[in-house]
Amino acid sequence: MKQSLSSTAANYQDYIKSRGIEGKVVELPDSTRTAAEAAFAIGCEIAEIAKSVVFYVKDTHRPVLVIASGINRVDEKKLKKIIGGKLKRADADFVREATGFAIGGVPPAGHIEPLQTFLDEDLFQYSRVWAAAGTPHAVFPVKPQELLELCTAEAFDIKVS
Ligand code: 5CA
Repeated sequence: MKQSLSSTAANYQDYIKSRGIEGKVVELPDSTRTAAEAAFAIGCEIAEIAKSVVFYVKDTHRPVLVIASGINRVDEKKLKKIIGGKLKRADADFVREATGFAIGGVPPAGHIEPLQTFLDEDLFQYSRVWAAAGTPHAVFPVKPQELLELCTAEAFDIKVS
Protein backbone atom coordinates (compact mmCIF):
# COMPACT_ATOMS: atom_id res chain seq x y z
CA MET A 1 0.00 0.00 0.00
CA LYS A 2 1.30 3.46 -0.85
CA GLN A 3 1.92 5.93 1.96
CA SER A 4 0.09 8.85 0.36
CA LEU A 5 -2.80 8.96 -2.05
CA SER A 6 -2.66 10.23 -5.62
CA SER A 7 -4.38 13.59 -6.03
CA THR A 8 -7.52 12.06 -7.58
CA ALA A 9 -7.83 9.49 -4.79
CA ALA A 10 -7.11 12.16 -2.15
CA ASN A 11 -9.80 14.39 -3.62
CA TYR A 12 -12.20 11.47 -3.54
CA GLN A 13 -11.30 10.78 0.08
CA ASP A 14 -12.20 14.42 0.88
CA TYR A 15 -15.44 14.07 -1.06
CA ILE A 16 -16.69 10.93 0.74
CA LYS A 17 -15.65 12.38 4.10
CA SER A 18 -17.69 15.51 3.31
CA ARG A 19 -20.62 13.18 2.60
CA GLY A 20 -20.28 11.50 6.00
CA ILE A 21 -18.62 8.27 4.89
CA GLU A 22 -16.06 7.06 7.41
CA GLY A 23 -14.35 4.47 5.20
CA LYS A 24 -10.85 5.32 4.06
CA VAL A 25 -9.74 5.28 0.44
CA VAL A 26 -7.11 2.63 -0.14
CA GLU A 27 -4.71 2.90 -3.07
CA LEU A 28 -3.30 -0.44 -4.11
CA PRO A 29 -0.18 -1.22 -6.13
CA ASP A 30 -2.16 -3.81 -8.11
CA SER A 31 -4.86 -2.81 -10.57
CA THR A 32 -8.41 -2.47 -9.30
CA ARG A 33 -9.63 -1.69 -12.85
CA THR A 34 -12.10 -4.58 -13.04
CA ALA A 35 -14.23 -6.11 -10.33
CA ALA A 36 -12.14 -9.31 -10.45
CA GLU A 37 -8.84 -7.42 -10.24
CA ALA A 38 -10.17 -5.25 -7.42
CA ALA A 39 -11.33 -8.29 -5.43
CA PHE A 40 -7.94 -9.96 -5.90
CA ALA A 41 -6.04 -6.81 -4.87
CA ILE A 42 -8.24 -6.25 -1.81
CA GLY A 43 -8.61 -9.91 -0.85
CA CYS A 44 -12.41 -9.96 -0.90
CA GLU A 45 -15.09 -11.76 -2.88
CA ILE A 46 -15.86 -10.42 -6.38
CA ALA A 47 -19.48 -10.15 -5.25
CA GLU A 48 -18.40 -7.57 -2.64
CA ILE A 49 -17.17 -5.18 -5.35
CA ALA A 50 -19.68 -2.44 -6.14
CA LYS A 51 -19.02 -1.92 -9.84
CA SER A 52 -20.16 1.18 -11.70
CA VAL A 53 -21.82 0.49 -15.04
CA VAL A 54 -22.93 3.49 -17.11
CA PHE A 55 -25.84 3.37 -19.54
CA TYR A 56 -27.73 6.08 -21.38
CA VAL A 57 -31.35 6.42 -22.36
CA LYS A 58 -31.41 5.79 -26.10
CA ASP A 59 -33.81 8.56 -27.04
CA THR A 60 -32.48 11.37 -24.84
CA HIS A 61 -28.86 10.29 -24.24
CA ARG A 62 -29.44 10.91 -20.52
CA PRO A 63 -26.82 8.97 -18.51
CA VAL A 64 -27.89 6.38 -15.94
CA LEU A 65 -25.59 4.70 -13.44
CA VAL A 66 -26.02 1.18 -12.13
CA ILE A 67 -23.97 0.10 -9.13
CA ALA A 68 -23.93 -3.67 -9.32
CA SER A 69 -22.39 -6.51 -7.40
CA GLY A 70 -19.17 -7.57 -9.15
CA ILE A 71 -20.55 -11.02 -10.03
CA ASN A 72 -23.81 -9.81 -11.54
CA ARG A 73 -24.61 -8.85 -15.11
CA VAL A 74 -27.03 -5.95 -15.42
CA ASP A 75 -30.28 -7.01 -17.10
CA GLU A 76 -31.05 -4.20 -19.55
CA LYS A 77 -34.65 -5.44 -19.89
CA LYS A 78 -35.26 -5.06 -16.15
CA LEU A 79 -33.67 -1.61 -16.26
CA LYS A 80 -35.81 -0.63 -19.23
CA LYS A 81 -38.94 -1.55 -17.26
CA ILE A 82 -37.84 0.58 -14.30
CA ILE A 83 -36.81 3.58 -16.40
CA GLY A 84 -39.45 3.32 -19.09
CA GLY A 85 -37.08 3.75 -22.02
CA LYS A 86 -34.61 1.71 -24.00
CA LEU A 87 -31.04 1.83 -22.74
CA LYS A 88 -27.65 1.52 -24.36
CA ARG A 89 -24.35 0.72 -22.72
CA ALA A 90 -22.09 3.81 -22.64
CA ASP A 91 -18.70 3.70 -24.36
CA ALA A 92 -15.47 4.95 -22.80
CA ASP A 93 -15.84 8.52 -24.14
CA PHE A 94 -19.43 8.78 -22.96
CA VAL A 95 -18.48 7.50 -19.49
CA ARG A 96 -15.72 10.08 -19.12
CA GLU A 97 -17.93 12.91 -20.35
CA ALA A 98 -20.90 11.97 -18.16
CA THR A 99 -18.98 11.20 -14.96
CA GLY A 100 -15.62 12.97 -15.21
CA PHE A 101 -13.86 9.64 -14.59
CA ALA A 102 -12.38 6.93 -16.79
CA ILE A 103 -13.75 3.38 -16.92
CA GLY A 104 -12.11 1.30 -14.21
CA GLY A 105 -12.14 4.16 -11.72
CA VAL A 106 -15.71 5.44 -11.96
CA PRO A 107 -16.88 6.01 -8.39
CA PRO A 108 -20.48 5.60 -7.24
CA ALA A 109 -21.06 9.33 -6.60
CA GLY A 110 -19.36 12.71 -6.90
CA HIS A 111 -19.57 12.90 -10.67
CA ILE A 112 -19.42 16.05 -12.82
CA GLU A 113 -23.20 16.13 -12.60
CA PRO A 114 -25.56 14.00 -10.53
CA LEU A 115 -26.63 10.82 -12.36
CA GLN A 116 -29.82 8.88 -11.80
CA THR A 117 -28.49 5.85 -9.95
CA PHE A 118 -29.75 2.34 -9.27
CA LEU A 119 -28.22 0.01 -6.73
CA ASP A 120 -28.15 -3.77 -7.07
CA GLU A 121 -30.05 -5.15 -4.07
CA ASP A 122 -27.63 -8.09 -3.89
CA LEU A 123 -25.04 -5.74 -2.39
CA PHE A 124 -27.15 -5.73 0.80
CA GLN A 125 -26.05 -9.32 1.46
CA TYR A 126 -22.74 -7.92 2.69
CA SER A 127 -21.95 -5.80 5.73
CA ARG A 128 -19.57 -3.74 3.61
CA VAL A 129 -18.65 -3.58 -0.02
CA TRP A 130 -15.82 -1.91 -1.95
CA ALA A 131 -16.33 0.77 -4.60
CA ALA A 132 -13.98 2.63 -6.94
CA ALA A 133 -12.51 5.87 -5.65
CA GLY A 134 -11.75 7.69 -8.89
CA THR A 135 -8.76 5.76 -10.25
CA PRO A 136 -8.09 2.16 -11.36
CA HIS A 137 -5.95 1.66 -8.24
CA ALA A 138 -8.17 3.18 -5.56
CA VAL A 139 -11.17 1.77 -3.71
CA PHE A 140 -13.04 2.49 -0.49
CA PRO A 141 -15.09 0.34 1.88
CA VAL A 142 -18.70 1.32 2.42
CA LYS A 143 -21.83 -0.15 4.00
CA PRO A 144 -24.53 -0.82 1.38
CA GLN A 145 -26.96 1.48 3.23
CA GLU A 146 -24.35 4.27 3.21
CA LEU A 147 -23.82 3.65 -0.49
CA LEU A 148 -27.55 3.98 -1.12
CA GLU A 149 -27.57 7.36 0.63
CA LEU A 150 -24.30 8.52 -0.95
CA CYS A 151 -25.74 7.88 -4.41
CA THR A 152 -29.30 8.97 -3.61
CA ALA A 153 -30.08 5.67 -5.28
CA GLU A 154 -32.89 3.17 -5.21
CA ALA A 155 -32.20 -0.54 -4.76
CA PHE A 156 -33.61 -3.00 -7.28
CA ASP A 157 -33.24 -6.53 -8.53
CA ILE A 158 -31.33 -5.65 -11.72
CA LYS A 159 -29.30 -8.77 -12.39
CA VAL A 160 -29.58 -11.23 -15.22
CA SER A 161 -30.95 -14.29 -13.47
N1 5CA B 1 -12.37 -0.13 -10.00
C1 5CA B 1 -13.16 -1.27 -10.34
C2 5CA B 1 -13.86 -1.96 -9.20
S1 5CA B 1 -14.25 -0.99 -7.83
C3 5CA B 1 -14.13 -0.89 -11.36
O1 5CA B 1 -14.36 0.26 -11.64
N2 5CA B 1 -14.73 -1.94 -11.87
S2 5CA B 1 -16.08 -1.78 -12.61
O2 5CA B 1 -16.51 -3.12 -12.85
O3 5CA B 1 -16.94 -0.92 -11.88
O4 5CA B 1 -15.76 -1.01 -13.91
C4 5CA B 1 -15.62 -1.63 -15.00
C5 5CA B 1 -16.95 -1.54 -15.67
O5 5CA B 1 -16.79 -0.67 -16.75
C6 5CA B 1 -17.39 -2.86 -16.24
O6 5CA B 1 -18.30 -3.52 -15.40
C7 5CA B 1 -18.04 -2.47 -17.50
O7 5CA B 1 -19.41 -2.29 -17.30
C8 5CA B 1 -17.50 -1.14 -17.84
N3 5CA B 1 -16.62 -1.22 -19.00
C9 5CA B 1 -15.42 -1.78 -19.08
N4 5CA B 1 -14.92 -1.65 -20.31
C10 5CA B 1 -15.85 -1.01 -21.03
C11 5CA B 1 -15.95 -0.55 -22.37
N5 5CA B 1 -14.96 -0.75 -23.25
N6 5CA B 1 -17.04 0.11 -22.76
C12 5CA B 1 -18.03 0.33 -21.89
N7 5CA B 1 -18.02 -0.07 -20.61
C13 5CA B 1 -16.95 -0.73 -20.19
